[in-house]
Amino acid sequence: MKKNFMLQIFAAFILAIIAGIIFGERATVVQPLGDLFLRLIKFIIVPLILSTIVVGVTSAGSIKKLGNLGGKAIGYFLVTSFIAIAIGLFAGFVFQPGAGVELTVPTSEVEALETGGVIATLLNIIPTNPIEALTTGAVLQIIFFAIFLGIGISLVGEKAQPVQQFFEGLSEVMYKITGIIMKLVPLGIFGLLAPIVGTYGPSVLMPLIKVIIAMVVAVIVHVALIYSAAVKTLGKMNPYHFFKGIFPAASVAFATCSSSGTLPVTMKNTQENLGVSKETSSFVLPLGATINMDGTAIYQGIAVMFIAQYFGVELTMAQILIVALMGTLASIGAAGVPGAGLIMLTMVLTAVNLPLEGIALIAGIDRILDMFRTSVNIMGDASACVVVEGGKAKAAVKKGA
Ligand code: DAS
Repeated sequence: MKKNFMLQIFAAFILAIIAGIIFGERATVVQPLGDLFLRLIKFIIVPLILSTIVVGVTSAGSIKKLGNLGGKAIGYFLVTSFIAIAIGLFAGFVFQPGAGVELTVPTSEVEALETGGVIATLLNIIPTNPIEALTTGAVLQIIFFAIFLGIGISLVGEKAQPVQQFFEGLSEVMYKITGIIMKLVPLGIFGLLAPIVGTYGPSVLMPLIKVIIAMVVAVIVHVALIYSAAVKTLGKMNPYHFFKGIFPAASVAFATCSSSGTLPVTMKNTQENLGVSKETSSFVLPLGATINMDGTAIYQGIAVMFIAQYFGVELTMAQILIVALMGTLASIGAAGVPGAGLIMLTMVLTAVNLPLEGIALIAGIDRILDMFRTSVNIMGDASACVVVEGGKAKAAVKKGA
């Protein structure tokens, strides 16, 4: 990746922080730049996912190979998510963010999240109308549709050749458009971050600074330990190379707080900077952007400990285990959009009878916490690609793929 692109991104971060501090709320004047960038990367998501998964499936060669790829990825997702929530719970225990907090619970009502249960969630993956799934951007349903479209093309063979060529052409076009939009990453980061820095002054952040510190430390531990170990031992890749290669996507995720919105950049980075094949990245990344959220899992652990401490509730070991399980499910069920983790928190709190009013306490800094959650989420997805390819990615990079 070009050095000056990295420098441009760093400059965007620095300038956004300076502008936010100097101009405060007036920094929101650059918000349209951020919104423009966000809309540009969102408009390519659906055609990019659809075309790249169809091409990925048809070029996988066999359904068995695809199943093997999916099985490895989902296994990695579950293990890292469970480790993530354990790290979040431990950070909540060590930092005690909820002890001695001088905040009164806002009176805003918080309804428990009505999840239709695991069975309903799994059934909902099957689109009753694939066109509606495309128009509404239901990512998991689009993935399901694209996988079966690819399998159907492979099974039909010769007669479906024109359909396969259409999707191959569409995926190349979408990659090209993504490359053009990526040039706007520094501008988008500046337009998204400056208003946030200007809005979140010390008066909002200070009372809950221990929550933010616990989140940042837990994120650093998870990324530095788990992803480094995974890409090095299973992916045979130098962790420095991994983090450098995924940095632009992690920056976009930090600024946009949307894994799905960052997907086009994550795909470009994993293919061009990390040498991951299109077959793997086009299948694992859209799946990961919707069901693999280690940053969200960390957040669930910290948020539950914060709320229990604030209300003086001593969690039993059984309750901690329930939180670990529910937090992993919450990270699977959360959508790749801003604030999804906060919404899923109601499910976890309800499972251990903690007051939902606690959510209103940390909702005020959720955007800040979501930046860290989303960055970790996409780094976890990218690490899954490297791990699943088990060293092939490194070889591709060596060859200068
Ligand atoms: N913002 C979500 C994402 O896009 C994560 C979260 O809210 O927890 O991954």
